[in-house]
Amino acid sequence: MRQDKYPFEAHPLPYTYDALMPVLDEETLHFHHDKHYQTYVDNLNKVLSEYPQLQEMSLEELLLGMEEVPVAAKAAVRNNGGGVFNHELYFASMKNPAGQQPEGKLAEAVNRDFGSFEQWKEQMKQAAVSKFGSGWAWLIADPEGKLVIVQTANQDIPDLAAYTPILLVDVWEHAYYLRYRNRRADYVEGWFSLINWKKAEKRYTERRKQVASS
Ligand code: MN3
Repeated sequence: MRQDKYPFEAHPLPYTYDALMPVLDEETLHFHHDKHYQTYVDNLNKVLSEYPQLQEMSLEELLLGMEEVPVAAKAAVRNNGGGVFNHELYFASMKNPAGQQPEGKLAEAVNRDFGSFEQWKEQMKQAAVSKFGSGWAWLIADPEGKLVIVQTANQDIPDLAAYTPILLVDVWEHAYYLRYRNRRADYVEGWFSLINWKKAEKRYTERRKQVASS
């Protein structure tokens, strides 16, 4: 997780803009990364510029410490901080070619908690396709390592104090509309083929180790 502080800088994409073809095209990634994500970074910096007491906090500290954020800044920090957090995880959790299935401890957990990889995929797709309006579908792990699928609205995040984000898919129209128009299900189907399972497992097992040692 990033430890940098205000002023935050946008992370470059961890691949070239054409790397996720044919699922995600260059134009979509340019708009999504260079415009949408960059705007969340800029707007987060803008609100933090007025609150020196918040400028020493990392992004995660800000999102976990919302009670320290003054009322007038709460909505802006929540929306833009969430936008930064969600997009960084989203871009970082894709790879092409990925094309593999979960391995190791995460594969065991998927089978245990959903019955099979195919059943997990079906439920994840359902969560992503049925999210009303703009938001995200997530695979998260509770403190015991149990996997759960949840939806969040807008740029909201799950409770990071309790849950570890493993994967997420952006179902705002800007994530897919240029290439898929209104066919969100086709975009989500393509997204499955881009999941970087190796990184997902790393997120899962690192959290398990932290819990075991605390
Ligand atoms: Mn987005």
